[in-house]
Amino acid sequence: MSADCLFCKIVAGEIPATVVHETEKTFAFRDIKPQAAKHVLVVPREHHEDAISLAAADPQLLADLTTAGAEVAKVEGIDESGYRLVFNIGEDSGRTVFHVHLHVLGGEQLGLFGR
Ligand code: DGP
Repeated sequence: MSADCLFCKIVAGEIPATVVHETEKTFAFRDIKPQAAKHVLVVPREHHEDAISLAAADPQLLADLTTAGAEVAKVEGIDESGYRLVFNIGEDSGRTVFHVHLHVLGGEQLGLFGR
C-alpha cells in the first residue's frame, strides 16, 4: 500500500466504494463520476503507478487486470453488446489518480474518441 493513494485506500476498505468484482489480485468498483451508463474501474490490489510501469514490473498482473475487465463486463451484462477498456497514461490523458486503473465503459453506444 502506498501512503496517500486514493485507490490503495479504496482497496483497503478505508474509503467506501461500490464493489463490482474481486479476485486475489484485482479489485473492481464503480467510478464515482461515470462517463458512460456503465463505468467500472479495475485496479491491482498492489500499488503500481500506471499500465506501462506495471507491464515492465509484472506483465502477468497487467494480463490479470484485462481478464478482470472482461469478467466485469459479464457481471455488468455488457459483454455481448460491447464495451471499451481504457488506460490513461501521462498528463495529456487527463488522468488524476496515480494507481493504475483500467476503465471499463459501456452500457450504451459509445462516442468516438477525440477532443
Ligand atoms: P483517470 O482520469 O484515468 O485518472 O480516472 C480516475 C477516475 O477515478 C475518474 O474517472 C474518477 C474516479 N474517481 C476519483 N475519485 C474517486 C473516488 O473516490 N471513488 C471512486 N469510486 N472513483 C473515483
